[in-house]
Amino acid sequence: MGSVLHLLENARKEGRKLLAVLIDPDLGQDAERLERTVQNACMAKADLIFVGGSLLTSAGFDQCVGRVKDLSDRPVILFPGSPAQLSAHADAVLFLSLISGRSAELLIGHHVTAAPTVKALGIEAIPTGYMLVDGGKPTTVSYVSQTVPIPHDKPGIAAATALAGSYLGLRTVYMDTGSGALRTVAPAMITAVRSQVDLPIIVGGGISEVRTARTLCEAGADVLVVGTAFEQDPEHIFAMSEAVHSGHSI
Ligand code: 1GP
Repeated sequence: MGSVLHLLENARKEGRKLLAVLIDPDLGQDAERLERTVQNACMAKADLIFVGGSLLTSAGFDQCVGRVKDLSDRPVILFPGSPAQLSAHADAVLFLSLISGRSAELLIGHHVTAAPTVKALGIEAIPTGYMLVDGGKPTTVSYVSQTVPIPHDKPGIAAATALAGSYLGLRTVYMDTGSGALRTVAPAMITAVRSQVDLPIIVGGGISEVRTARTLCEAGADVLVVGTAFEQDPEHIFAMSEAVHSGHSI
């Protein structure tokens, strides 16, 4: 087993909650801000750094990942919006299958395109069931993927989807309302998924308040992913990291 998946599974077993700082690769255009965000993530002892986005609007993805890796002593994990978002500088890639959607391309097609490159680059692939959940407004990921998110108040659909994903052999579940969503995934939905699968549960989208972070961890999330709130204020990483890590005994 690869070391990043091992880290996720161990943390899950030990009840340690993890914080992932999501870096939009377009941030590579702003060297100073990128540096500050990564440095804060390391100083605040955030556990993971994710790099990726549904839509890149600038070139230089590989350089951005390389810069993040140079600046960071944390594992750097790709959260790719497309097979083009791969880089040898990363430690691992979330090998995402969009199991809430019914697009063959996003369930298996892009994976066929990406797999030989992942192997050639030698990065760890983490089989991840990605579930898009309605977060109160259309997000870039819902628009770009052209898929219908799981309704926010239907925990049973999310639980059945995650269970199917686990039967298919996926090793983590990522529930996301999308970047900048108005609402996070509902705690009741996380709890429903938790009751069905014993996989590490990653939750992202719209998380900005430390109190919300605690609630989502208490509901059963193992990894919280925060992007927009840290883009707006990189200093917020410290308070968020403390909130997530103070949940270890939950
Ligand atoms: C989006 O889960 C991530 O895919 C993070 O969302 O930018 O809203 O924190 P935010």
